[in-house]
Amino acid sequence: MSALQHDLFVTEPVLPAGITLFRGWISPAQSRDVLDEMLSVFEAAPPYRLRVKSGAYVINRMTNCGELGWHSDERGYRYVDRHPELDVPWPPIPPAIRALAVKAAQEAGAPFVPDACLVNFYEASGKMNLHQDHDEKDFAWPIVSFSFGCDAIFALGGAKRRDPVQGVTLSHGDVLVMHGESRMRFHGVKKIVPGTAPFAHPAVPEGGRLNLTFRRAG
Ligand code: MD6
Ligand code: FE
Repeated sequence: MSALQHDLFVTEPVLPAGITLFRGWISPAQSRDVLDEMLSVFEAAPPYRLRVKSGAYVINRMTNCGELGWHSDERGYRYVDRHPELDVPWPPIPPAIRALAVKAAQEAGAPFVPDACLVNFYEASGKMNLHQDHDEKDFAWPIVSFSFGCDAIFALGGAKRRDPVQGVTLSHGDVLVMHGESRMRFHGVKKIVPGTAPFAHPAVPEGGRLNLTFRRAG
C-alpha cells in the first residue's frame, strides 16, 4: 500500500468525548528542541527508580519538573516538592515546553495551569499498568501527554478497571489530552513498538520512548 493509500484507508480509532488526540502536533524540528531542553531537566533532576508500597521497583525510570513531582515509595503515591534522592527542588518546567502544553489543552477546549510534569522513560521492554491519575487535588484540570521516540500501544479504558480497553497508537510528536468526563478513565501502556522512532536522541532511551505528562497537582 502506498503512503497515500495508507493515509486514506487506515482509519483513526473513534475516541470518546474528553479524549483529544492531536497527531504529530509537535513537529520534528520542535520535538528536537523539546528533547534538547529536557536534557537540562534530567541533569538537574536525574531519572530514578520509584518503589511501591511492597518495596518493589516500578518498571520505568521517572523524574519530574515543575513545582510538584509525582513520587512513590514504601509510604505510597503522592506529589512532593523535591527530588527525593537529591533533596533539591524540582527544576521548573522549561517555559517553552509548558507553553506548548497549555496551548494543546486550550485547543482541546480545556483551560490549563500546569504545575507538574511527570517524565516516564520507557526502555524497549517498558510498559505501564492500567491506572487512574487520582493523586491531583482537582480533577477538573486536564492531563496533557507528549510522546517521543518509538510508538506506544496505549490502552484506553473506562471508569472502572474492568471496563473494556481500546488500543491507541501514540507516536513521536503526538499529544493526548484527557479531560472532562474522560479525565478519570483507566489507561496504561501495553507495549512499545521497536524501530518506530523517527530519530534517536540522547533524551530518549535507545529503542524506547519518552513520555511527558503535564498536570495541575496542587
Ligand atoms: C504514557 N501516560 O503515555 C503514560 N496519564 O506513557 C499516562 O499515564 C497518562 O498519557 C494521564 C493522561 C495521559 C496519559
Ligand atoms: Fe496516567
